[in-house]
This record gives sequence, structure tokens and C-alpha cells, in this order.
Amino acid sequence: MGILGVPMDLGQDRRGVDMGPSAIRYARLNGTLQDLGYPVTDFGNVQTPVPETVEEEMGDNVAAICGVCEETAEKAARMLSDGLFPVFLGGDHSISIGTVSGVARSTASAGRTGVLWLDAHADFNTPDTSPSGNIHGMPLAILTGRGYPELVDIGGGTTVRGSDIVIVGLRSVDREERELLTRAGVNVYTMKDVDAYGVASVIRGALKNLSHLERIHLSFDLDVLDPEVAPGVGTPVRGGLTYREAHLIMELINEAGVVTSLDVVEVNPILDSRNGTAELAVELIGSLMGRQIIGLPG
Ligand SMILES: [Mn+2]
Repeated sequence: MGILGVPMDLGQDRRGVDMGPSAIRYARLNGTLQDLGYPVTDFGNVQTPVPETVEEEMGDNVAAICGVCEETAEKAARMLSDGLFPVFLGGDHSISIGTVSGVARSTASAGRTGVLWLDAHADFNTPDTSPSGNIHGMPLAILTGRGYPELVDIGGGTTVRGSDIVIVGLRSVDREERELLTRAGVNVYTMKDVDAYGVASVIRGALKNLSHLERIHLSFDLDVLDPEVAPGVGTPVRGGLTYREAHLIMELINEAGVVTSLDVVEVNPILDSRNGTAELAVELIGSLMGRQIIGLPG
């Protein structure tokens, strides 16, 4: 596996997610993966400007995010073509403009890449629809070709089809964003679906929606969990996944054996309690990578 940190907090207003990669590493990510039998190469962090210097160095946040995501996309494509399973550590969710563009480009000749987006939010706003203007609320729209052209063009302009995307855990969506989502044909499972049909049935449905694809990128925003179990996130929304529902999602995805790359984003140590959210993230990555309650992995 290859680990790459992207300590970017330029996609939103709350400081702290730039410390996410450190917090997740400190929670023994590498050791946990090695204990499961995986060789691990840590490629360190993509160099990321801090908000205090962005204006003088790059002009604005869009230009700064563009630079970071372009480099992330290049590294992501290289990790996949070197045969590694890439694990990207955010950072806010705008890093996924780079990670997904990179892995999708890398496989351009070998079929399409689908995206499984675990998130309380749809992240499908455009500059025209976004109430806040924050770019971490736009990455999925950008990945489908909507929004700032310089961000859409990252990774050689590789885009993902709306119908190749599934969002699970949604419970906060803006009005115009909802219309865009529907028009784009994105598959959505809200928390209402999780409550009504159970998380196992939802995940089976989500994986079925993506079963025609060559590769699946899992983009895991910690705010999909309920804030009571994952308080260290920038934009918490009540009514999220429980501890066991989140583990079951990871366990079922592991059984399916279809995910080929992973983001872990929006961990905010400043808002966290004793690094508990980063520790939970590492536990869940362990389940995704095959840790079992009984029996050995593989
Ligand atoms: Mn998100």
C-alpha cells in the first residue's frame, strides 16, 4: 500500500484539517496495515500552502487548491501504475479533486473508475449554487465536469460519470444542489435509506450500482459518522452512522474486494477529543483492509 498525506485546509473556513494526516499517522495507521500483513510505503505529504500565505503566493484559494490537487493527481496516478493501493489522508474533501482525477486518469485505458462517497453531504455544489462558496462542498460536482474550469481540468480533464458515483449516508443537501444531483444521475442512499432498509442492504445496493466498473475509489469523509462517535470533523451533522454501522460498511466492502483506492478526509484534531476521531478512522481502515473479529485476514 502507498500512503500519501494532503494536509490542505483551503477548501473551507475552519482551521485544523491540515493536521489530519499527522493525527491519522499518530493513531498507528502504518502499523495497523503492517499488522494485517501489507507492506506499507509512506510517501509523506504533498506540499501545501497555508491560508496565511495563499494570497501573496498564489492569488486565491482556487489557484492554491489547483496546484495541490494537480500534484496529488500526478502522484496518485503513479502509485496506481506502480501496483500500489493508494491511501490518501486529508485534509478537507477538496483533496479528492486530485485523488480521484489521478486514479481515474491512471486507468483511462483500462476501463472506468467509479466512486463510492461516504459523506453526510453531497459535495455537489457549484460556484453558482453554493451558499458558502467553500470548495470542499464542490469536489463531486467538479469531478463530473461542473464548476471552476481550472479544477475540472486537473488530471488532464478526466471526469467521472454521474451514474458511476454512489453517495451513502447523505443527510444534508442544499436545494439547488439536490436538483443538480438528480440531473447528473448520481446514485444516492440517504440516512433514511439506512434506517429503513439497514446498512447491509444499502451497501449491497451501492456496490451493485458500481459493479460494471473496472475500479472503485472509496472516498471516506469522517462526517458520515454521527458526531457523537466522530466529533473531530469540521461540518458535523446529527443523525449519522453508528460505530457498528460504519464497521459493517467497511467489512462488507472488504468482502466484496472491489475497492482499489481510498481517501480518508475531514479529520480535524482541533475539534476532536484526545485524537478519538483519527483513531476511529484507523480502526475503520483496518476493517476495510480485512481485519476480522474471528479468523485471520486473507
Ligand atoms: Mn465531504
